Amino acid sequence: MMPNFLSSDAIRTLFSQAMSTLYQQEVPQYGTLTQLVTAVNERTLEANPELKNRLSAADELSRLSVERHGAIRVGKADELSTLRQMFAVMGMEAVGYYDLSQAGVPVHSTAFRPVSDRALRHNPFRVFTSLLRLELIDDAALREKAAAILAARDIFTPGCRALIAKHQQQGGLNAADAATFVQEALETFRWHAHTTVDSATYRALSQQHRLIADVVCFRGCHINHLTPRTLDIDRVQALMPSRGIDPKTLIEGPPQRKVPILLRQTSFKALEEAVHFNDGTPGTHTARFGEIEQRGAALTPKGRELYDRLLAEAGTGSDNQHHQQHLSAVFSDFPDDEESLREQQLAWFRYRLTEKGEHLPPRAGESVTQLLAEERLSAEPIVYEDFLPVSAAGIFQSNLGDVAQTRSAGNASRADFESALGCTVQDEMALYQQMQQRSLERCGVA
Ligand code: OOG
Ligand code: NI
Repeated sequence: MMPNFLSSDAIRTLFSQAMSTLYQQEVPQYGTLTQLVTAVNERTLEANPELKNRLSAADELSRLSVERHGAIRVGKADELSTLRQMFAVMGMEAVGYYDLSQAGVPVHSTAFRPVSDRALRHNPFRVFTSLLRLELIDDAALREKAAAILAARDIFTPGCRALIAKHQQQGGLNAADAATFVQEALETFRWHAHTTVDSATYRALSQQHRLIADVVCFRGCHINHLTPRTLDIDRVQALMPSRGIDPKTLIEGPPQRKVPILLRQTSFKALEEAVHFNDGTPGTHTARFGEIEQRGAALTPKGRELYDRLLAEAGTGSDNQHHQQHLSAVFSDFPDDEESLREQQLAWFRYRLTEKGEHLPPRAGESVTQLLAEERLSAEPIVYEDFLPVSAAGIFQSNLGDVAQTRSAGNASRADFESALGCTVQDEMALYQQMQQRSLERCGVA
């Protein structure tokens, strides 16, 4: 008998909705930002019927309103590997390795996200997940103290652990178990205003790096932001102050283009929140913020190389308007029409048969270029589902205050990360390539 399991897509949607509700209660500015994004998206679609048609044809319109990512930070291997198992219940797998130590942030990260076309269409909810690298604390006594504090905590409820195990044994969860699982999982990401440490310990860890205090001093790994997807990031950034939101200075990522690529992001600065240390003294902690993102085409390794080169060439700025103008000038070397992006193999594409193509299906020997020219095949860029390390470092910095805290000792340590995670991370480029390839096969073009 087939048990009546809820799909992992449905559980992911329940979870992302529950997270969004929780975070709106905890950080009301996130709710305000979400409303602003929704309003701007609606206006953008109204003003641009062509964009609306394109998104609708690509099956992207339905996912727009549910689309968001979150971010969390954990302190030890067991936490990361249990998260992997928790996210597996929701059909989310570890994709990509991000080394942020080069940018002065003592963590390395992955993104838990759905990987199949179908699951991404349903709900692409992703969680950028960072593991603290305690080995980058240079004070040995403090490093050991942090490790001991982390060793003593369990950020998962017994109920959550039990339902993860049940899912693994049965291969799924029924609706009632899934609902309980979502509630139990939520506990891990809730904010706790009471720290697990005294004020002196907090201060010592914070002086090493504010992120270290953020990861080590609390009972859970509070969600530190949730990010809705906007269709016009420049407009939302410009409107934020009118809603009482103080945005970070620069929009991270590529400039505005006719064909958006990768990911553009901006955030509001983290809030200073009241906390109570366990010695009874009051204090404040700054970690939680809000972010928005605009997603564009996933780039091939060749396209990504070009992006990285131009981004490095452009450098950073202290004024967004100038920075964006400068970026646009530098990025004039990056082709900005779909045809060139496809012909020069800079971006990944998803192919479909047009109505004409359904009637006159591809025959052996006919090339993609020919089929496109005859309008029997159409191609649309595949959306980038991942993150960008330079942008992520900028987002981290925006909630670490204005004092740059550099820590350049780190080297990428993917093997350590994967051993903590309990599996290897998937290669995002291979996933995009498979998507493109499968779409061609579905069209009967091998
Ligand atoms: C994660 C920062 C990175 C993004 O969207 O690039 C990030 C964090 O602050 O924990 O969320
Ligand atoms: Ni983010």
